[in-house]
Amino acid sequence: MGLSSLEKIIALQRNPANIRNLCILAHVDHGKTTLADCLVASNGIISSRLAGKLRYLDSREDEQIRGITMKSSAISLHYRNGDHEYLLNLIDSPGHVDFSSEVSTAVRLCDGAIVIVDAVEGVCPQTQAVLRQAWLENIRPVLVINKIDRLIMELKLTSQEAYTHLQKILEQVNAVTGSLFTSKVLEERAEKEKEEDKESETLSGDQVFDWSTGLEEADDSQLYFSPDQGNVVFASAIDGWGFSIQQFAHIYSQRMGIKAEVLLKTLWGDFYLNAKAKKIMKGAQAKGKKQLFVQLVLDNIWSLYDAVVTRRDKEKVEKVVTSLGVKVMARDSRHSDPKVLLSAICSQWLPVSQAVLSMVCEKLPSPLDMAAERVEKLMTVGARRFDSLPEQTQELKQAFLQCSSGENAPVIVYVSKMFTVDTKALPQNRQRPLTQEEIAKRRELARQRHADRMAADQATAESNNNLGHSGSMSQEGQPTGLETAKMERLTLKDWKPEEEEEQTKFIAFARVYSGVVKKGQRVFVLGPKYDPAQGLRMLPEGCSASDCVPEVSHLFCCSMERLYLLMGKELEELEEVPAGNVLGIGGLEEYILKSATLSTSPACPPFIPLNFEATPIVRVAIEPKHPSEMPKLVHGMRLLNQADPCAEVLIQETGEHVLVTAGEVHLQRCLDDLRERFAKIEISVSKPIIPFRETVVRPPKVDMVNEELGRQQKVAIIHQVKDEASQGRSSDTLHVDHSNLVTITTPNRLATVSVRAIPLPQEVTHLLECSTELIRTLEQINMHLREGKSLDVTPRTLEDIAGFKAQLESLLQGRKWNNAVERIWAFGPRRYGPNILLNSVEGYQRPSVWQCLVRRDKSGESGAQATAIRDFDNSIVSGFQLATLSGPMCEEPLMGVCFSVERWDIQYSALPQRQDSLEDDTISHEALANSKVEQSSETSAQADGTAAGPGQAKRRPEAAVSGLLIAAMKEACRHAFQAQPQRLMAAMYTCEIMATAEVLGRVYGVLAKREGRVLHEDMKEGTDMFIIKAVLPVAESFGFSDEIRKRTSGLASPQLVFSHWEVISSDPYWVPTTEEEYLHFGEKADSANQALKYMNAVRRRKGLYVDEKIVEHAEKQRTLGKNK
Ligand SMILES: Nc1nc2c(ncn2[C@@H]2O[C@H](COP(=O)(O)OP(=O)(O)OP(=O)(O)O)[C@@H](O)[C@H]2O)c(=O)[nH]1
Ligand SMILES: [Mg+2]
Repeated sequence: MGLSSLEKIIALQRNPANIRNLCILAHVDHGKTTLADCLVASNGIISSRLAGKLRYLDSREDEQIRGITMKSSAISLHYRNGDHEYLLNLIDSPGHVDFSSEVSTAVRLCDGAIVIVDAVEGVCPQTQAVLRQAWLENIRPVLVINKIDRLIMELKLTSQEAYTHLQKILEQVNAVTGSLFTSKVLEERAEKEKEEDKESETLSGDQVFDWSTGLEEADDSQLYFSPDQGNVVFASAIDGWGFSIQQFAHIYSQRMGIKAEVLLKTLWGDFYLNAKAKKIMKGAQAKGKKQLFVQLVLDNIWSLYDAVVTRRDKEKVEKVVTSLGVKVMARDSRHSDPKVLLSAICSQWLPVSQAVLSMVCEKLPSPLDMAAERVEKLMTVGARRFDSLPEQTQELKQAFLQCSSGENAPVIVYVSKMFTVDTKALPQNRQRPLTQEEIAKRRELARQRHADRMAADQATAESNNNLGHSGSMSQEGQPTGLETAKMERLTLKDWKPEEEEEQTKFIAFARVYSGVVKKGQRVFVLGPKYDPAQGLRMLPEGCSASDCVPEVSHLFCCSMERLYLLMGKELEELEEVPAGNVLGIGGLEEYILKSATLSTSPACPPFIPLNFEATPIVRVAIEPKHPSEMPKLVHGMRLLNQADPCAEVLIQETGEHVLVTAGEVHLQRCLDDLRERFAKIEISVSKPIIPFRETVVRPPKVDMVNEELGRQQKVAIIHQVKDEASQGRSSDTLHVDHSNLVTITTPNRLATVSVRAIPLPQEVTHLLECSTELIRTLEQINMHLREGKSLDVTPRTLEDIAGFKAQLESLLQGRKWNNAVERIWAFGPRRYGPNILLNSVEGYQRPSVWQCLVRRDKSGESGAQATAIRDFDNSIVSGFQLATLSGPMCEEPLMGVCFSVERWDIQYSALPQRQDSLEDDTISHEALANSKVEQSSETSAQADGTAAGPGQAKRRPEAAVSGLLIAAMKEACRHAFQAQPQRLMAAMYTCEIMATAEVLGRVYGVLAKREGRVLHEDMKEGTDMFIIKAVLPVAESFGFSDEIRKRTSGLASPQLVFSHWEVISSDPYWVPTTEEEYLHFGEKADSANQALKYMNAVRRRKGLYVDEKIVEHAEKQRTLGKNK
């Protein structure tokens, strides 16, 4: 990068009003990197001839080979728009779903986004996803409709048809933003109503119901993309042209003498030019006239393509060239590929960089325009409220809004990801071309040395004279000998970078929100769980990161050793970076794992975590080829974990090193990275580990050959399973009754629990799964309440919880679920999973999980209710958590199962510390609960037995009991589970495949082979493409994209996104029992039982017992059916 442009950028960094931080977002392959190339070329960083071919920001080798972007990377550009100079920090992001986490890291640092849509493909799934992401981060989008050349060359549309097509695309995009907006307005309205309700309760005036939804009043005109608003550009990045209608309005207002404002309003829309009256009229379509846009804009482009590419009409081209006033070089016009000539003309006539950059400067907000709403959202983590944050923290909001670079402004920086660069690529290690001055210095140095050797005294005098023209050195006035030594050291260092050092370095991808970041400055690193209130309490007033700081959890100090300007794969070193800029920070790898907030003020809260769209689901186990290289692998995996926003690295209980990635392409990239950059060893990778879930279903009504089971048979089947379940276990502690209630007594016979497993309705499971975050919050609140602390919860969260409860209530209807929601004891596994523990113990009233709602309604009363927690309540919950974490089928987590505890007795008399206090053998729950109400003092002593007990010795037996009870509860759950018909659940992907009619059949073939199910199939309007939406089990998905691509000669390429869990209908334990079934399936029933295959594969992988005979019926080959 030239020195002058670096200086220019540094100067521009100081003026936040003219900075634009923006990212490019789109579906995969819609042309983001190609467009970025055009913008980069406008700064002279790459040649404009190579723009679109080089894909400069795809700097990794595999990105170039595969032709897709895999990481987001930033580049700083300058642009002159009229009298103003702008600095644009541009981030190119990947479009492939597997890398959608990279999009999140880019979006967080920006204020605006260029959303690109392919003119042929239109709005695709990832387009919707990125629009949603932009919306969630409150950043403003502008639209580029790219690849318009495909409408001309591929689809061969006329200009009129193209206009209709473009209109449709615009409608589609606006429909997506519209739905985002509507849902927000409706939410806000609901909130407002709640507040009004509260007020009206006190006022109680006339009740007038307001029917309006609030949508009418809300102003959404800013929101939509419309060419006359100036936020849409039509482009063909590959041919280097693009325009907004402003440009054409400007051109034609001069040429036709119509006011530019009038043209601006009418160029897009149903208007036409009445040539006779010299007027612009409405209603072009009705009158069969050409719209202005078609006549004045598209027709020109169409005829240019026609002349240059289709007909290659030299004369006409020359005419056009002169009329447009562009210059074409002879070698371009002689080139055998007409596209070269075309882009030479177009890129001068309608340069795409000009159109896009001026739109960006005018329509996207600067860092100064950050909305207060966005700041509050960034600063409030979890269920807290902005106004519940400490006062000093709230004051920081002002710093965000001012985006001030003053000396006193607190420094606030957000790091959204850590990325690696080669140590060699760092500016401090890079060999620069020498500047004239440096060459002069070197020459001087050589001459000096020579002179030194000749004669020391004379040489000094001589060199002093010579130094006269390199001003800087003589001014310093240092003794030359010293200077020489210094220079020598410098040059030596330049030539020999230390080889011992690691070859990759981590750089933090960050943005400054306030203050000036200086090289070497010390700041606080605030972990995601840092609480500013606690920090402020513990740290001395006015303490800064350079002081010796007392230990506060989730708070560290570090210094920002190097600051970089990000220029694609190149970096330039900077001394300081003012607020509002995107930058790279070196030297933080020890303090930051993936993302973090940095600040000089301990009052700063950590920013809300990035929201990732994709769930990591593909997992593989990795081991080194040579076992001795294990430490290298461990080190490499640690680096990989840090360098990728979404990959997870875990060590399983079995000691396996597991890598979890978002999809196949992502997996491939992670493995390549591991091999070539991070571990640098050969590794062997297991087959993908496919996750399953275990569940129970209602007893079947029909048998395998689809015949109705009689009542008798149904019972028989269940009994069979039950018998198997209880076989081989001592039946004196385990008892299964005919209604599938499992009762277990602990080995010391002190406690008994009875548990029944019930399948949850599908909708409930789905709801639980969607609400994990909420359940986690609920659990947190309950924990605080249990400890007697209070947590400031937003009314919004409480409302969400109440809504969740109401939904559960409406879904759990019927006699079986009578009052079930109130009786929920816990969720599991990990306390927030999709399984429920139900308290059906007679007479045991424990505090409900919904107690935070009760508190709000009857503030303070709840404590007085007869709801006390019994001893060992926690053991039951723990047992349930363990049981749901790994099920009996193949030790995979459970899903959609409700465990109802129906009896739970503890023989308190046998517990050592109670021997003297109570006579009865067994305390039933009623007795216990009642006694607690009546004689509260006595029972409280019992309840907290250990604490009130006189000695340590008494604690031990209790611990033993609780351990046994956990084990018993776990076993009870497992047996109860096995007493029901069990099923496996498979993870499912959804995929949307775009394919032409010719290859449709093959796509269906591949889908069917892999047990995929087509949900629907649509024809894309205006094209001959079909869009197929299908679901596909994850287990069958490996190699799916490749196979589809191969079978369709690259015409269709699907993107797989994890969608849901689905029950596999076949029963893995099924064996034929009736005559018909024997006939149908044979004795062994070994025709494909998919569920059994999956289950056995998992069991084998985990080293569990697999019930399989290698040879069965070995006598001779038989033909079934015939040979009976
Ligand atoms: N016909 C045509 N092709 C284009 C245009 N722009 C880009 N392409 C082609 O589209 C393909 C994808 O372009 P990229 O720029 O890599 O797409 P991308 O959006 O960066 O893709 P990802 O980063 O992988 O999501 C390349 O083969 C480009 O040559 C265009 O305006 N017209
Ligand atoms: Mg790209």
